Amino acid sequence: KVRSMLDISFPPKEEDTSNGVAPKLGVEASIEHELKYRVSANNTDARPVKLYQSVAWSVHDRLVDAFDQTQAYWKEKDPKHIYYLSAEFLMGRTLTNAVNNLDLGGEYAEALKKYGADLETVATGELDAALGNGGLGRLAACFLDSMASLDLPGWGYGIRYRYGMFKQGVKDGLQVELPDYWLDNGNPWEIRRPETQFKVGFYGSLEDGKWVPGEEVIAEAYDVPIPGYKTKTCGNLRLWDALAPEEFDLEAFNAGDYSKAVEQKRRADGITAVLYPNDATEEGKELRLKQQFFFVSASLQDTIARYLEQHKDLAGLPDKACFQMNDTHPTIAVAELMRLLIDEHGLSYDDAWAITTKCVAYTNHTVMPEALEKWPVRVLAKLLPRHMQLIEQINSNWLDSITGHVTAKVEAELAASDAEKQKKADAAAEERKAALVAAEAKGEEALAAAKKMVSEEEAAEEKPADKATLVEEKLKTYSIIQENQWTKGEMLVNMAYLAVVGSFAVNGVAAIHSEIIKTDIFPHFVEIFPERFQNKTNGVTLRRWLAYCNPELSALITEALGTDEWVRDATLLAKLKPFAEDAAFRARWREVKQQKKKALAERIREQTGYQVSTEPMYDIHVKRIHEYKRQYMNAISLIHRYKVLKEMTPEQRAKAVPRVVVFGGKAASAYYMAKKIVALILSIGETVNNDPEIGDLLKVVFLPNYNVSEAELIIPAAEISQHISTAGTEASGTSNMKFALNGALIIGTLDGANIEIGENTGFENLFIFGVKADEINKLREDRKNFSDYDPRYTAALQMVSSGVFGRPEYFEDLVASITDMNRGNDWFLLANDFASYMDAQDAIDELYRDQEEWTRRSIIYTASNGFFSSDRTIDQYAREIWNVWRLEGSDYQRH
Ligand code: 7GP
Repeated sequence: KVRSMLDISFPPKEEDTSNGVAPKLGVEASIEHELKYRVSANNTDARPVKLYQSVAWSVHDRLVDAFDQTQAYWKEKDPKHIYYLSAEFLMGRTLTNAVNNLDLGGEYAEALKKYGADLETVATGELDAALGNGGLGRLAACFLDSMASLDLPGWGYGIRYRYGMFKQGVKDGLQVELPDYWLDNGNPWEIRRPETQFKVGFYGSLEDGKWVPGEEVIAEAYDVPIPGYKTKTCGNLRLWDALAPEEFDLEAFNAGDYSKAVEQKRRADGITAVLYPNDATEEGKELRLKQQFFFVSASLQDTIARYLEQHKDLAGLPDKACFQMNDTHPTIAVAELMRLLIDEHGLSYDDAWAITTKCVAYTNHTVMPEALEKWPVRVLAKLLPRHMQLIEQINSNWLDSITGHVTAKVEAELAASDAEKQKKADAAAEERKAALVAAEAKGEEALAAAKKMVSEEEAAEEKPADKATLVEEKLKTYSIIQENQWTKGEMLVNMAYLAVVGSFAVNGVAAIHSEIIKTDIFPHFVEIFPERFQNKTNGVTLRRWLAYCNPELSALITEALGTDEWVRDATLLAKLKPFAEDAAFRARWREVKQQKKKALAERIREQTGYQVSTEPMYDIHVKRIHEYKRQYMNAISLIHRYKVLKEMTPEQRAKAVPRVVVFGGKAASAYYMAKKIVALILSIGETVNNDPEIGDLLKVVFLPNYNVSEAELIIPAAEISQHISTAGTEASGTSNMKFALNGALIIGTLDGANIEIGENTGFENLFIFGVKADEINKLREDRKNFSDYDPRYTAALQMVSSGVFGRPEYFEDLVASITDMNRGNDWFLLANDFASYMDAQDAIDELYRDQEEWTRRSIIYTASNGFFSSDRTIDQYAREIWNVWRLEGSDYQRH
């Protein structure tokens, strides 16, 4: 049923709650109104950005209507809410998503005709909201879309960074970072809430057990409405900005305080100034902890304040609120909720703990050791003295609670080893006795020497272990506060441990990852709370990642299925399977792919100047640049491909399968090796793309500034996509799901969600290669000499070192990182996987020659991967962790 937002009305509200003039106007009139009054451009001056702005403001007013009514309805019904706490929300653009989720696509398209414009073009006037780094931030954005689309009462809570993810440029063959001025043209998608402010303190001291902060800032709310797909529900993403208190205390503002007030403002501004551009690495900067505490404290205060408007007793909080911590970044929530309950609301420690551990849940997104946050006690104690004290108390209670368990464990181990040891000791004593007897026979001197040896041996003999010491040692491995293994004496708070102890549920993001966190990261916690650990395989919203970014393919799917219900219920995609066998359908499927390839080729020309044909296979590798993600291995394989093409006769070349290989992704500004990997790809492209002998047979493109909007253009054009991390390192991956849904085949390792994609699609339809996760440790120990590896690999690296791609000195340490035992030692095992990777690449070329079979598989991919809708993921979170239920219209349904 098509519902217009104009006739939204939730019972029992009958009156018109629209708060602006626009909803009362039709779409066309409202655009005109905005253009004239808000944007101040007359019709003839409707340049693209201004047209975008007025369209956006027109949509904004409709969103606000839906938003106000949903929020009022939720308040009235008072269902349990999920609060998704995340330092990152990688939203991308909003216009297309909002218009289509509100089901107003047709009306806006029609209205825009007057300006000779279409929605697609107008939408490009919007700058991406890039308040996230990569997978973790984008997942949070998909989750918001699904929560609203499933009518689940839920909000996101985060930080309104004034500068999001840096803009990536390329200069002289290197990545350069430029600031992201995303708010410069105004932001029609947020609503500032000066009436919603909370104080957040830092530093200071404890006086009589009470925290007296040394610095205070004001957190001010901005609400970003999140429209669900064709539903009345409009959720909320509440982002906090930091203000200096003096800004709101102008009366106390005398001349003498002026510079102090300015200084305070500068410091407050600093908190929300910029997103840390690190993906899966930790910086440990105090400002980062400040950001974390800032948004967590404001969010918890806000939730409690709203709860107390309707309830007296905080004991009921767990029935009304669940806080999902997106990785460890918001983990200070465990301590802050305790502090608020105890210090601000007068609860006892035990009551506060009972509430906290029923409200908080934690999702882990990475097993990379460098990403697991550990804050020095020194830093925490200085910035948040009361929280450090609470963490100490939490830790000591925790250790007390498991001492019995640990003691029993030690006793069992001792009992087992004691019997063994006694046997050994008896044998040794026997031997010594015999030695003495033999020595005695040899005379005084020999006897003296033997006695000396015996007493030395006895002294060296293992003493029976002291149980208490063993228990103490073992307890340390469970401790939230641990000694830094590199800097002796420095104590660290392990935030992941705090998260596990403080949460009622802990989950990984793909089946294999959820197993690895149990066996490798938290095995001792699994002993204590096996039931706490869960899996929630990631998903992506099919609205943004199929329906809206690929309207051509979507139209074809809708035509085949006879309905567009698949956008809401992704399991319906399975009905597409028989169409894979239909040659006419395959031809149309190919036509769409061709159209999307053309659009990407155009973008490549605009951004890089390279002219690429639309005939070759489009092979895409886009994601953050990381050693573990192994873009480097792909680069090496391309050097080999180039070499082979160069050595071919013209007849052989005529039979080769041409490829356009597109890389995209940002390297963290301080990640030395990642930046060199970008440079290497650029250099390979420079050489290969300008080699007249190669022509269209191979193009290697690095498309700068990969972000959500670029992804929406790139993914639909892909024929093969690469997900080739070292097994056991990629928690899930989510672009693999987007590519699969858009009919791109996958080359990948048995890692993250690739495994489940393989299970759904049929492994025979993927190009799987490489070693398995459980072989990694052994292989790392057994690394061979560089010269023993695949000759294609060593020859390709030789070409880098000898300067075929220029700058051999610059690439020296990049090469060393995978060839030198003492300088990286190929930690991510490129050499081990190279040969099987090349075999998989050969299989890809072979299959591409058979376009019918290739297209058949492409359709199978789309048909098989409805499971990876974030609607499914969120439904599982809602039922299995959050205990939050859908509330749609007047119907409060448990589903
Ligand atoms: C990412 C994982 O690397 C990726 O495999 C997963 O799909 C995604 O989270 C969503 O679950 N992790 C991060 O982005 C990350 O760890 C810093 O960021 C903590």
